[in-house]
Amino acid sequence: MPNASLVVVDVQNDFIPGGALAVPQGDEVLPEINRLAARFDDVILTQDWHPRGHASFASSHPGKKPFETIELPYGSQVLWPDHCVQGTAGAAFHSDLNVMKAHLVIRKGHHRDIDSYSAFLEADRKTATGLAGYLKERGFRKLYVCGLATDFCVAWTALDACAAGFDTTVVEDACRAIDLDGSLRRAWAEMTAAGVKRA
Ligand code: VGL
Ligand code: ZN
Repeated sequence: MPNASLVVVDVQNDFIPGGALAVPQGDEVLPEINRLAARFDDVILTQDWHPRGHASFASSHPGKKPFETIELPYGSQVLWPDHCVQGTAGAAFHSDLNVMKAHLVIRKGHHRDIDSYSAFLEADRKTATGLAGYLKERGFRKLYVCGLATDFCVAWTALDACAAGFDTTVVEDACRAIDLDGSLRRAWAEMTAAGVKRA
């Protein structure tokens, strides 16, 4: 795939069965992604990378439980179990993920008070990660997105990629979803309406 970049979203131990925020069948993406990555010259990995006490953790809000929603200054935020804490085993890439080809690892969610599902723009919708600039400077116009979870980080990354002008395709077989209260159906509806392609 010349001039196309593969963005592999959050294939980290905490999102794999056994992890703190396990995505059902999340381990099934590993062989799919390794096979897919072999066809690309350029692979980018994203890594959810939260400080302890992060605003997206239910444990940071007394009386709140995981999967409840609260209002933060930038809008509503789903609360999660503590996950992908910087430097922990849960935040590491799964050992079966072939990371040899990755030229860039983009870490996100590292500001204590702002979550970031998207690899491009944080949840305040203002703070940029720098990924769009990197891709543009390197001349990539076409992106394929895969990983975990379809309805959160993959969808937000694909929507922002599209909005930034990239020709964007989500590779469905190489993704798995959390599916919280219909979030998967909503995510696909939003992606389709925005012009994200589905492969
Ligand atoms: C994700 C919830 C919280 C994801 C990250 O990678 O989809 N979901 N943090
Ligand atoms: Zn997170």
